[in-house]
Amino acid sequence: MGFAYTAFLIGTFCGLIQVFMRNEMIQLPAWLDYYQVLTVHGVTLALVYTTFFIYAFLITGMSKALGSFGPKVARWSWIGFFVAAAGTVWATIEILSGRASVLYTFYAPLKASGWFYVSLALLIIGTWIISFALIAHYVKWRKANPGVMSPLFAFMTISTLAMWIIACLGVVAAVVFMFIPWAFGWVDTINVELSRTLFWFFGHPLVYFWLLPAYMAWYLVVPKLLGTKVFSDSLARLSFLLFILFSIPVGLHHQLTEPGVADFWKFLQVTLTFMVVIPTLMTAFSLFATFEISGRQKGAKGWFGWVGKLPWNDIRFTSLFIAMVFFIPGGAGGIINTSFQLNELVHNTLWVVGHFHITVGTPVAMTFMGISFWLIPYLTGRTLTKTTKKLAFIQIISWSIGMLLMSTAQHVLGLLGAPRRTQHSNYSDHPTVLGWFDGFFSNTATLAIGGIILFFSAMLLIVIVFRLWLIEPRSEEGDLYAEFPIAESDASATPRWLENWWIWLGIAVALILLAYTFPISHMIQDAPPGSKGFINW
Ligand code: HAS
Repeated sequence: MGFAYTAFLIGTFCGLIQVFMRNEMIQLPAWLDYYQVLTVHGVTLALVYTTFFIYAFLITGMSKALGSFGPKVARWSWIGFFVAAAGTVWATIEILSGRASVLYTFYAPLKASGWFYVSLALLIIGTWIISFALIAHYVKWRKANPGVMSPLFAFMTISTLAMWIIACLGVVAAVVFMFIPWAFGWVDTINVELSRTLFWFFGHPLVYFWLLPAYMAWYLVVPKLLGTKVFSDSLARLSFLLFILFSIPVGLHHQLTEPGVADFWKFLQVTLTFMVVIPTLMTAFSLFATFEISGRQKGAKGWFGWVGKLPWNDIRFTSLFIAMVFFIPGGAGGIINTSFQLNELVHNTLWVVGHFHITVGTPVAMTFMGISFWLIPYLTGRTLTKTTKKLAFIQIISWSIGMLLMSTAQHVLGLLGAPRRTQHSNYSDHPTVLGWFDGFFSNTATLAIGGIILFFSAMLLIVIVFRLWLIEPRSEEGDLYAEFPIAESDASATPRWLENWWIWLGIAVALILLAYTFPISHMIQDAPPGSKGFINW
């Protein structure tokens, strides 16, 4: 958790520099360039903050759901942590020393130092070690409890880890067999298209690797805070299984403008992407049902009377609720992105940057913030005092306002044509470009105000984390803010085949083979000329 929030501190500071640069309010010193800052921003927030936070949450939850770890699981979890941490520190050094300004997607033919790719590999290996330790803990529990459905938290953890391990195969193949030999000069060229395809094999499930732990909190923590049970155990399990199936064979929707992939394969993967709508809407349905049931139990009347019965003054709930609301436009934007023709309009524009700030940057990040408000006290044995609770409300509200301003500006600017992945430019004051910034939202000032509010909110969060970790008073017996809230989930009617991993992993592998075998074999057999590396910073 400490590692995650250190990355958050560095990453959000780089975010502030980004908006100032887009606004032409600052000029960087000669030793620091825009792409370096953007790479640190993307890597620390999208990869490091999320990954370390997620493992902190999963590790704690698994020991709560299945019982304390044995010495082997504990030891391997620590080893995994140190390997991942070493990889992260090393990658950060490579980026800060100017040898890896390749952004978090590290697209070839941009070429970083070979050690950058090695350090990324260490980060992935570290996460695998922790994942296998957690899977071992689960297997042991199942052996000790034959024929019993595992607790929902454990089931969701294993689904998330299964998806993560399969997804990483793509990026591991790209890094080990393509980037490392190329970056160290053992081969002269790289097959750019294949490297990107392997990256997106990993890159899209990566976004669900961020999202699913947030879903775990929505499914399990929210009903507990509302004083009710999980709406449907089978629905929750099925929705996680559908994510394993439909999050991987869909990476080509990030490459719809990529030449050299036959339309049919893009069409197939876009169709599979749309299938993700099903578990998403199942989740929304289940949550609304939970809200309504708990409201009615508390005496709510009429269609929307339950809204007033929700525990709005409980920051653990309100933060998660706002996060969910942000996911409505965030997810809808995803549907636009993946619509073949509409993608032509938004691809590589600031729209996509707006999209990921209201998916990973708010629904996911804000859920993680909401979890921190009780998970840190749970781990440190401290409590969330009234003062810190007030600060937490200010933090969540300011994050929402800042994100609303910044991401709306990014969406609008993107629709008008402002590009992403490039340093800000007025293109010699071309009238079209100047026109982008005329609107209320499409205005660099709006972007900057949004960014500044976000930075203020991020610093407030650091203060809260610090207080919860070291300053707040010790919690007392029965303190609600220092417990790990997991709702009861009735698995008595849940079909046993939902926990037969061979079925689900088998279908997942079949779908992956269907979606990827032909495009990848074409990219290898009819490989375009490889590219040498470019270091243009
Ligand atoms: Fe995305 C680009 C498509 C969801 C993150 N996405 C990105 C990038 C990131 C990202 C980081 O098809 C940039 C990558 C880069 O650097 O190039 N995205 C989708 C689709 C979904 C989606 C179809 N994205 C996410 C999530 C992310 C995330 C979640 C992070 C956590 N995305 C794309 C595409 C691109 C893309 C293209 C490439 C664009 C390009 O050209 O470069 C789906 O998962 C969306 C499902 C959503 C819905 C819609 C409605 C949602 C409803 C609300 C559900 C509410 C719930 C909560 C569950 C079906 C109705 C309850 C709510 C209450 C209020 C109680």
